[in-house]
Amino acid sequence: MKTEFFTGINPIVYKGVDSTDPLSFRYYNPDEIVLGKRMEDQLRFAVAWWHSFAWEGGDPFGGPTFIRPWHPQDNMERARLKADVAFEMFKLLGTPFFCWHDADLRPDQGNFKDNLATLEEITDYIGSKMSPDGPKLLWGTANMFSHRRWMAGASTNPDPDVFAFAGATVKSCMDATHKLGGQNYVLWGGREGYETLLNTNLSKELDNMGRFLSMVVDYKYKIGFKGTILVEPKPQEPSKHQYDFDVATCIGFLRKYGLENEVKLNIEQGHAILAGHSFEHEIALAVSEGMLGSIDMNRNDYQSGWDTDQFPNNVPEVALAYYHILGAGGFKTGGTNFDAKLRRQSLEPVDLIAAHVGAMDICARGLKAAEAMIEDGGLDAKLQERYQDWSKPEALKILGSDLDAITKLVLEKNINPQPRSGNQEILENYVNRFL
Ligand code: XUL
Ligand code: CO
Repeated sequence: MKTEFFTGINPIVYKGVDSTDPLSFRYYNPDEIVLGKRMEDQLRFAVAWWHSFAWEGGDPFGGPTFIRPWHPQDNMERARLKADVAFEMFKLLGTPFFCWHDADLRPDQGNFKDNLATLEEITDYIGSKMSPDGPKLLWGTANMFSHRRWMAGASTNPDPDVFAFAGATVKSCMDATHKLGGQNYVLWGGREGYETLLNTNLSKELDNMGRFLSMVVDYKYKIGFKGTILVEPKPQEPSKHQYDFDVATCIGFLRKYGLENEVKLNIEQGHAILAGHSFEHEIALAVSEGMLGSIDMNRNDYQSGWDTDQFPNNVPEVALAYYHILGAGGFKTGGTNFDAKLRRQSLEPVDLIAAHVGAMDICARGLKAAEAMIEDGGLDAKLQERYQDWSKPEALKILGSDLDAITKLVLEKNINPQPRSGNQEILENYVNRFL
């Protein structure tokens, strides 16, 4: 059904870098070829249902500020209206993908049976709005953190009934994702962690979480879902400590439970910062371990220390993120999901459009800078030069020997290494040339 929500806003088009039209793209040019692929196919933008349509503008100190025609989200008629508006926004922006939690799509009726029926109903409705050349589902996921039943965890809950409820919930969301041709399935464990160690059995909770993820992987094969299962690292918030702390922790967890070849990572900018890392670090580490799946693009407020989920606005950070993604050959099933929300004073429909326009442009700028750096090859050349000695026979001999033999070698050859410059500032200046 056609809605009135975006009345007066025209489809956003690429007008080039000199454009002063705030509702135009200055950098995002979907058909432009970037490293052999259309820009749209490199970036694979997705809109997040939860921030753009379900979130009502509350914060820890205040309630809703957005009063949308589909609020309060307590019946199916409004759920359909929300979906209609969503598809109108995808069309205006030309975003090729979207993502959802079950709870973003349908009202919560407080029990599994009714929630299952309405999830099936609304995802059928969404399916009827999709077409082969229209927006696709990048990933679906289950919201197992908002309702009070999840307060002590989903798969890590001390109550086996909650584990079972979580299993049934994830099955329903995987089924819906599969039905809509989703390209990935995400698990983010906002409550998979603890508030206090005084009441927490760490090994039990971690084992149950590993068992749960194995069941998810088994179910993927059972239904023939071809997408990628992704876990999303975050160190805390809402839990004091979350088990999927960061990329390194997730990789260790997956290896412990034998899931490292089955599950990849969905890496979020703001979560990286919360973990005391940079986005670049988390992506580069995942790439180096062959674990990069997809990204949640946003930014935090660096002063507040919260996961503020703002739209990206920092070209240097974004450029280095895409430098590593492109260096790994680009996204396979993953993409760039805007896990980002408006500030709660940005009330107008045009704010929602402008936020995405700016974010898409920032990403396009970053992507083009990354392409230019890769084509120029300066960073790669420096890397090759810095590690070149490791391909020499003497170095391979060192790696293949033991500490006794190495000591003998150092003594015999009087090895006395001379430090070499890392040239960091030269490299930083080099990167700045492309930004
Ligand atoms: C929360 C967050 C989630 C996940 C999906 O910080 O990032 O929106 O991306 O559950
Ligand atoms: Co996220």
